[in-house]
Amino acid sequence: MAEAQTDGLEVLETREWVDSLDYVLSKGGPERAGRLLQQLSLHARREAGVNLPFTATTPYQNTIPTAQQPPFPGSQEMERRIKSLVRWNALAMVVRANKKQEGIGGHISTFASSATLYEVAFNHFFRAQTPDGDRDIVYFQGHATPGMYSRAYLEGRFPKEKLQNFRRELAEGGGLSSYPHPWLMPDFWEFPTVSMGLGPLQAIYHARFIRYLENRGLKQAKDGRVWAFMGDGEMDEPESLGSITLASREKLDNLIFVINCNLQRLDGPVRGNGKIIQELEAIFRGAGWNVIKVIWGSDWDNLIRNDRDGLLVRRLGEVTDGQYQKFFVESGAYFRQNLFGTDPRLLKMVEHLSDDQLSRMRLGGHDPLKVHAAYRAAVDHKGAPTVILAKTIKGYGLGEAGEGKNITHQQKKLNEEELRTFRSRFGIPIPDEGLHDAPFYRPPDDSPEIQYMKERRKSLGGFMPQRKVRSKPINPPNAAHFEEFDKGTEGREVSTTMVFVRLLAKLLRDPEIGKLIVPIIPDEARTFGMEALFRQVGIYSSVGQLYEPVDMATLLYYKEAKDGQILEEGITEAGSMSSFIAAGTAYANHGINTIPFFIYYSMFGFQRIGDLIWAAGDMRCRGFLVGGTAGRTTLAGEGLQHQDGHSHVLALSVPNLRAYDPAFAYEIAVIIRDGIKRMYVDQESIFYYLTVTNEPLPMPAMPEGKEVCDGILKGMYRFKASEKKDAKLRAQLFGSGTIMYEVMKAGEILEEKYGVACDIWSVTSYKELYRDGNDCDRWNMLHPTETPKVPYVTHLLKDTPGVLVAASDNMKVLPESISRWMPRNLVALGTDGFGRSEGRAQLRDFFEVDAKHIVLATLHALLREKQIKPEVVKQAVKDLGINPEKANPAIS
Ligand SMILES: Cc1ncc(C[n+]2csc(CCOP(=O)(O)OP(=O)(O)O)c2C)c(N)n1
Ligand SMILES: [Mg+2]
Repeated sequence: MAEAQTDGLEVLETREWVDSLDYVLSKGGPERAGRLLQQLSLHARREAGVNLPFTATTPYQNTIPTAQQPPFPGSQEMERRIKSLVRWNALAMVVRANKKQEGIGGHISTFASSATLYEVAFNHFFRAQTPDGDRDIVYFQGHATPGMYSRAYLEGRFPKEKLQNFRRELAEGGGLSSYPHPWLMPDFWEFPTVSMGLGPLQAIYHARFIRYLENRGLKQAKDGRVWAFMGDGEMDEPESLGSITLASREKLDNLIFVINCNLQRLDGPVRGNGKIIQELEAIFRGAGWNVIKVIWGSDWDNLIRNDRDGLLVRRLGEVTDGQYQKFFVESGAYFRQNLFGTDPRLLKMVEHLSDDQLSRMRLGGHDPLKVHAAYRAAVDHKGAPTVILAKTIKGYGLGEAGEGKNITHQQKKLNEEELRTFRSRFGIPIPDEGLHDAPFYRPPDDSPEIQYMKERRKSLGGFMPQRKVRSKPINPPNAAHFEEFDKGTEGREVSTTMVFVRLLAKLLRDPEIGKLIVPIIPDEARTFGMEALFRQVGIYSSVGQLYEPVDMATLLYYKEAKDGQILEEGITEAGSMSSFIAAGTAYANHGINTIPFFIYYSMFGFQRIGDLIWAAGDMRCRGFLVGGTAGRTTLAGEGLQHQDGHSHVLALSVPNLRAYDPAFAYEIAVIIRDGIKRMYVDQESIFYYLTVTNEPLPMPAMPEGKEVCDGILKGMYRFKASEKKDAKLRAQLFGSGTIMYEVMKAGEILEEKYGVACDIWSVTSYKELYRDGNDCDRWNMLHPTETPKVPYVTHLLKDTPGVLVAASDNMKVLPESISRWMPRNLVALGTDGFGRSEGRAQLRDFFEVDAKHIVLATLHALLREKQIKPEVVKQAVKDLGINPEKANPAIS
């Protein structure tokens, strides 16, 4: 009895306080009320030590109260009809594709849950062009493509045939790619997002790069926004959340994340035993984002308004996501009993609603009014990025065919009954008898729906998505920048990294292209000897430099500036690569020919962020990836987690990437000069990977002959022909990177001690040679009666005598990949195996790529050709000081 009384008193007391607060709210507005609450909390803490429990979350309700919802600017009814048409054709596209070809795949449920999120944005927010000439950038969720294709079809951008060929791009007339791939649909898609996590990460760096362009005066219009749509399951990818503090630190209010919280991923619930919306709210709030939760639809407005004691919202906050999923697939009676049945007061709140009404209570993410309000608030928000957490149902509208069920992600077939239900639910005018093969449906051009859609897009600057190259080609850069390197260093020892940095510094000073260069470094500038650039061009900082740098008095002080040119990303290769992509695709996205140079530890490139490099290829990204401190034996001391001898093997996999392992200064100059020309003058969709090393070596002058330049680019040229024209024993030695110097040394030993005349070849790119050889083979196979094409390697080695020996600081498989186009067997030396913490000489001995092992390999090859005797080789093993019983580096 006493308990009940206290309870009753408390209720009364609470009500009084709430009434008072309501009064303050009505008189002074939310800001005044907020201040008052803060004062109260301060007071309670000071006077009585009341410690309010820390909470990173807000109650489980919409962030924007109904009273603050702006009026909907369009025709809700018309937009509902349009959305239904988009839904239908998206579904039909997937169902038809799977009828035609079992197992071709496709996703219905992702878009079914996010249709409202997209439609409101398409009709009111996504601006293909802003009034000041800027544009919005949109990262569409990869699995939602059917919705985008369906809309484009209704807009009249695709004929029906294209939709028929969804996921059948090789069909006659072409088709539509499964997911967003600019490589496959270069006029449509801009961002490949389907490798989950890469979209959110890139969106953040893109939004920041836009600010960089603006702060550096390269981009005038400033009104564009970056929108990124993603799944709630996708947020488990470390890339999704890994850089969110960059966005808040940089105050990127041009960035909006929309997370479709359908509570499910592929196998089942995202957080069956928890609440993904609350979890994400805490994370984003903690990171300083503006968080807008869109949980309940308008159907819930009255219930929540009348929930004066917060009983309902508390109950809504208790239920787990797994349980919500069950509520959504169950009947209204079940919903009533299990959600509201825990308290008679809750049951009373819904007694005026029938079971049927209860089961149809819409969620926030399916309600255009709520979604519109959230978008409006997001675009108006200043000083921080916004994330919208929208609660939806996966497979919304599919009913028995999958709505809210665990299997729904994979659902791609509907039987006739299910099609009929869907058709009726969304009012698509297709008669029962026509439903069998899920026909597409598009009202005539002059129908109100099509007119409305088109008018909306027109007022927002045009159709989206749409990819366009917005820049003009640049003029070729001044030849003098590059030609300096032709003469070599006249005996002075420099590393190829130093050569590269010197060239970069010159390019940065160029009056035409200098400003377009974007050096990107993940905290390794000093390792690469690039600190001189700090002072020369400054490090980008959106706020300038708010402190006096500790090394201010030195010449090369750490200079941060608002118009700084270097992107010092900190220790994030993934973030740096995202900046690289933003800069390397600005020629299309923003009409600005920025030329990124991303310089990093080569070990932490392909194997760490290979997926982003692959995405860059898909996006037709331009620029130079520069793998520093490369070479398994050239990077001394660092051991097996640093020493890279396989990035060039991984680079083989990216089709439009040109990969080079240069040995000499002039090779670097020739490659970069040609790269800028091909990418920015000729506008080719390629990008570059260059390894540079930190071993100081004397750089030779470029040999005479037109074929040298050509060879450098094609992957190989003869650096030096032997002067011993009459020698009987002969060898062709191939070297790359720093190991080229071991090859040259081996050549001298072989000539002097063993009477073997050696021609020395520089192989700058096994990848290019491999590509060319395959290309020729393929052509020859397809054209058996025509004069066969001759692979470049075959052509070069046509009349060369002797054994063939290649050595590089990479795995043996690289030279071996081209051996079949050589006139005789190739012996390949390389650095297969785990590295060691050791000095260069020891490492090269260990991996058997030093001069003595090259000599031995050459002699052994001559033995195999029966040109010398085994005893000669045995003696050589001894003379060279090689231990024949040493461990095999490949497996030790
Ligand atoms: C990196 C990566 N891993 C796995 C997948 C395979 N996959 C595709 S969709 C999906 C579930 C997506 O769930 P969610 O992000 O919640 O999106 P929803 O479809 O629910 O909107 C998975 C695991 C992928 N596309 N990318
Ligand atoms: Mg999901």
